[in-house]
Amino acid sequence: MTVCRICNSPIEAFMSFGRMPIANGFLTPDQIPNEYFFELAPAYCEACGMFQLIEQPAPEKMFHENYAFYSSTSRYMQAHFERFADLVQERVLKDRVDPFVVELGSNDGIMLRHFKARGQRHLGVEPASNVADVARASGIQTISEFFDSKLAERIVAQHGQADAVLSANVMCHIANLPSVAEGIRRLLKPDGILMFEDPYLGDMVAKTSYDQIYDEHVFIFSATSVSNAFGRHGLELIDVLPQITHGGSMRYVLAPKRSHGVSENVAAQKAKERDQGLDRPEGYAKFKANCENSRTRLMETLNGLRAKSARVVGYGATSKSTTVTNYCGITPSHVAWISDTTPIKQGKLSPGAHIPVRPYENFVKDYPDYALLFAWNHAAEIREKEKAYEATGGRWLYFVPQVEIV
Ligand code: DWN
Repeated sequence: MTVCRICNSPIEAFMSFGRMPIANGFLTPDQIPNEYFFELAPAYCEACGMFQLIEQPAPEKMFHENYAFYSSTSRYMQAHFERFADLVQERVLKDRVDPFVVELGSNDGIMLRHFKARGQRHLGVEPASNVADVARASGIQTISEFFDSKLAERIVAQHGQADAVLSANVMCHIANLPSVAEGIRRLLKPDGILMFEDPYLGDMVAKTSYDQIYDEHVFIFSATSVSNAFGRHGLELIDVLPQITHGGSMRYVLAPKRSHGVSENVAAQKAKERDQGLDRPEGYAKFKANCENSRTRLMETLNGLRAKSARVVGYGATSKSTTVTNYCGITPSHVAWISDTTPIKQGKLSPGAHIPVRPYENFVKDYPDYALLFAWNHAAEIREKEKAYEATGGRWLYFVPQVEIV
């Protein structure tokens, strides 16, 4: 029997995306025989509302010295994290003496750099040592370890308790969330604030953006599930702030129980989630049917383009694209190669589907007829940048929120 990672109630997968490799496991041809696969199957817990993966590969298989994702590759995301840091300053740190900020999964320092620039005490916790090195090189205090309650105790012993604990696109990656929540409770001052954001379940279900489901995203959160999961560790959800990033995210604000007032946004968001059917099996049966329809329509479109010998490439070798290519059965005969600006991915093959990843310069040098927009969550930034591609007749193939050529 499988049990919920949060409350231990029995859970069952409501669908399977099949055999899936490590989403950021870009590889060379000689590594193909040893490529690792697991079954990507999501479930939701009727007792506490947590949407989760039944199976997640060991963290060391996903987050290591060759971790392929650097946060600062997007200009829009850089601006987003500057605004996030400003909000923390305004809402939490402004009137405090010598405040201390901790960020979990601080990546290359995209957010902490703003606290450093203000001369504030800060600490990043980033297990992927390659991205942590980038942060350290620019003077951002960073330790390369996995966060848990033991590390929380060590941080408190060395630096004292934190005024703010932050994270972005990290919390939903941590299978042992109870230990992390317990660690945060110990790390936070009695009047401290925890603020984190992650892809939002309501958006994922509404847009059929099933590509948010991959090995690293062991949870897809909602206001209901966050409130229940952290409530078990004395942390209360006091506000929710919807974000447009990553195709629809939610920023959750939590604090030690009864230390702060609770915004009416919290009850309103939970009511919306019930209205959307996120608390019952029918909601997920519909999501499953929508995923299957999306896959059928995408493959019909790609097969049609292949039949007329159109030149199709992928745009953005995202982690999300690993779910799409492997679930749908996309091969290099459909998508010849994928353009990506991240050097560590270039020259490698995409996980599972083995589609070559090439530098962005190749895209500009020889525009394809169609670009499958794997990085659809950055569409605004990309479309702005690729006006010349569109002007020469290049077309985009979208699959979120529906399959269409634009
Ligand atoms: O949670 C996570 C999110 C925040 O980031 C992680 N688990 C891993 C990662 O997920 P992702 O790989 O799906 O994220 P992105 O931001 O959608 O990836 C964009 C990819 O596209 C990067 O490899 C960079 C590339 N890119 C590009 O080639 N040209 C991006 C932009 C904006 C561009 O113009």
